[in-house]
Amino acid sequence: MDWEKNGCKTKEEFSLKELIDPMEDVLILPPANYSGRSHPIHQQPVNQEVQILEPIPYEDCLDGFDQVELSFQEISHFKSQGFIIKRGLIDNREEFDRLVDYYWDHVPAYFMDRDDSTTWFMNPNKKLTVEDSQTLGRTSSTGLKFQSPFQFGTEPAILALSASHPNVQRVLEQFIGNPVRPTKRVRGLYGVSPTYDTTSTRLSPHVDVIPADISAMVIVTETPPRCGGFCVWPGSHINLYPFWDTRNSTRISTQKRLEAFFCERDRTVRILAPVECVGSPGDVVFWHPRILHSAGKNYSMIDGNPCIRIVIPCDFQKNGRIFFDDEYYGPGKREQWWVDVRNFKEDHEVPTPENLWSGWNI
Ligand SMILES: O=C(O)CCC(=O)C(=O)O
Ligand SMILES: [Fe+2]
Repeated sequence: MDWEKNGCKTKEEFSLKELIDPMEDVLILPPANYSGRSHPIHQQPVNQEVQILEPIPYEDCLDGFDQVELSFQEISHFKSQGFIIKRGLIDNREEFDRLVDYYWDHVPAYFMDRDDSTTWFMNPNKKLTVEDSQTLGRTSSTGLKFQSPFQFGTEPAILALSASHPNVQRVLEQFIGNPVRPTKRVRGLYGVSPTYDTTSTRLSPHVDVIPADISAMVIVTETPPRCGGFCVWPGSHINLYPFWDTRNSTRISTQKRLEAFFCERDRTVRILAPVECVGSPGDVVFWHPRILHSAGKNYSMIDGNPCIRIVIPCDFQKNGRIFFDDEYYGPGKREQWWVDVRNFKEDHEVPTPENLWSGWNI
């Protein structure tokens, strides 16, 4: 379905009042059996007719990219583009190598063999057994993600090498101010397998349903261009921010706002090329939680140097608030338990272009 032909308004045509006035809109009732994937924003992927543009590998051009302190250029890039990359922020190659060994030590032999790259592809029939999926994590069309309630994503050594690392915490402090809520877990170890198919596989641009103030991807494996690097649509955080119920909410509760969100998302994908966050172990991508993003496509096999890409996704927020689990969409013990951040009572402001950075330290 083509939105424009079907009379879908662009964001500019929706007045802000229309978007935020619940009196003029129809409420969407949350589902009774939400499973972390049935949020209204996941029910309509990007229109098949929209051509997704080729990702452009990120090139460092900002002052301070190899420093712990944020430069003015980085702050202004983060505000306008929604992300920055800090190179070598976690300087511990040996531990990253050990982490890659740990990943492979837990891959079941029937699923992939580290020494045989012809076993690394995904296909729709390639699944974990029910038992393994309960203890290890899950598969998607892109790869194997290790995440579990009490192991993958909670290991003290993994937290020390990612979310809780002092340099990561120092960057967070500069962005959102103190106190940063101590991390209990990261989402897990997210793998992207190589693919042979350059035509039918598409990126999957989406926005996460998370109340984070800021998120990060810690790069674990060497990730040159075309090797599955995390992709972002630069600047999309600004346009996609106002559709949510409140600034950090996990809800878009009205039909009009949901439709406007889909329109804006598809318009963004149509006109903007994503940026691919290439990098090395210990580089960290900081990103605004409302940014449109996707796991990258891994063409390393076609290019003759097969690799599995691994990142550690982390979510952060300021502490000292009254936190709660959204009963329908989480994150919480029941829904999206792999996400560390929580909704909070103080989050009652309607998101507008004026309050995008209020409460931030930048
Ligand atoms: O693996 C990636 O690069 C992205 C993962 C992601 O977007 C997600 O899990 O929400
Ligand atoms: Fe995501």
